[in-house]
Amino acid sequence: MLKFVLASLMSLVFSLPIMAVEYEDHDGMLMNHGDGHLMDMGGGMVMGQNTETLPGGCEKISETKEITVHAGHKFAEKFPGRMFAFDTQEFNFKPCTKLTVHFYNDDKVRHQWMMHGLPKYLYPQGMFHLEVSGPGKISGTLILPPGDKTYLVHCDIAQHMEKGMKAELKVGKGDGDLPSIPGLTAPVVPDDYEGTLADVAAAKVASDATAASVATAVKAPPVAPQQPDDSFVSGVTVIGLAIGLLIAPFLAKKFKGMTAAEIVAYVFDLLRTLIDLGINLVSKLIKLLVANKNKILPER
Ligand SMILES: [Cu+2]
Repeated sequence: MLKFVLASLMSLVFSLPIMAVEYEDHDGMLMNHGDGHLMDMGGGMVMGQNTETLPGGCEKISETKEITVHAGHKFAEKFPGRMFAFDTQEFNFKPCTKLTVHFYNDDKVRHQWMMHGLPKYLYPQGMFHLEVSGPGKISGTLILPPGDKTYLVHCDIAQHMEKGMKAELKVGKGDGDLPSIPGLTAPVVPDDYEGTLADVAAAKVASDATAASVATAVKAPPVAPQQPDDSFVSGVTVIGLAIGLLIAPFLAKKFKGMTAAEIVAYVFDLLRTLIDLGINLVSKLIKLLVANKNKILPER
């Protein structure tokens, strides 16, 4: 009996289809959240899906187009210094084109095909956005606005655009070019490859020398031993550290989602509260002392 179970289990395992599919198809199992927002559990997402609403100024759909775009590290190999790229850097369509994008992610990290600057009454935050985490494919459709305009298309994952995953999409004639499109337009701040290794070494020696002379200048005045002071400082430091460690998790929770300005305001508020508490405590102590003194004095 046991042998039979084992044998059937083995045959089941070996009869499973071999997972040779490179891309996971995310189109079939998308859940519609309304507002053109579709997503699945596998990390596939479409935002700004619009298959039928005409943008203002479009009398009808001028053309229906389908494109396939790949995203991946390998497409950046031909662009020196870049790490990620789309396989296409430039797109051009007639105004009011109904455009379906089949987006393939060839990498094992998350990539997006995110288009910006669309009319916000039609596209949430003015965006049309396809996203796949890991090797996979997703498709989405939008209707392009009228007029000549150049739209930014990029991957918004941290540093992916800076590392090359950037393209431009011109509707009509477009309205100029965007900078730093790999292989297409010049960067705003070009990398400087003018210096030689010897220059770099010389610069380092110079800066080390400056640092050393500054250090000597700072050390120059003889300092009298300050043993008590030092121990006092280190004692305060230890207490500060302990308090910091104790309240850090609480503060981390508190600061989550706050801007730098809000955090600074909060810290100042906290400090003021602590100082108020301290002043209160000291004044109470003084009152207590004075009261005691007054009590004692008449008896004298
Ligand atoms: Cu990416």
